[in-house]
Amino acid sequence: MLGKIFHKAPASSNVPPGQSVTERFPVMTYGPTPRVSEATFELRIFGLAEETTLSWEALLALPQTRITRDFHCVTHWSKLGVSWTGVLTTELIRHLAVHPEATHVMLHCYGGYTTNLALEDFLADGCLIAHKLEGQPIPVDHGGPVRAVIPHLYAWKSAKWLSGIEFMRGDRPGFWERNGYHRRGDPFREERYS
Ligand SMILES: Nc1nc2c(c(=O)[nH]1)N[C@H]1C(S)=C(S)[C@@H](COP(=O)(O)O)O[C@H]1N2
Ligand SMILES: [Mo]
Repeated sequence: MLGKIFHKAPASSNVPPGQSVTERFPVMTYGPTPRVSEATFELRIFGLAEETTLSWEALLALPQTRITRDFHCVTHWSKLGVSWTGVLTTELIRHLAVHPEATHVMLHCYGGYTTNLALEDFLADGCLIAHKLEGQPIPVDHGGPVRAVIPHLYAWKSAKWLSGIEFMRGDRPGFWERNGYHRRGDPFREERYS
């Protein structure tokens, strides 16, 4: 592959309505924390796409980007300027054969958590399949070895311990979306609950 490319975008100081800034980085996990080693990690692509599986090595062989974005949890805390490194979703999709009828994705996680996204939200600016947090391997509590980062939506969309990306025709609610959270979750529109 070509050399690794790093971009660094400035953090915004724009705090969405109803959020308080925290200096800490709280851990928000529903249920037990899955333990996934890099050696056994697999990212399965399925649904309305040619089925394929990416290993840890395959993910790291793709061009790498570093982004710095604010992180907004629906429980009213925001952490500003978090830096993540990994593969942009817009880069990943160039290596996949996605059916033109796909409109949405479901992110699947080790442990069974799921969250849904419109394809345009999955491919929005700064969305990343991340394996580093502040330049270090992502700690297991924060979703290591690999998590999604969807910085323009509430953080429940940033699936930790990512294990699969399912391309879908039409939308389907994920775990929190079935349990009262909003389908989309734009923090600047306070799309918290449905
Ligand atoms: N697999 C999985 N991903 C998840 C969650 C979870 O419980 N399981 N919690 C979500 C929620 S509600 C938030 S706020 C963020 C929290 O990320 P953090 O624990 O790194 O702060 O992860 C999201 N991704
Ligand atoms: Mo959250």
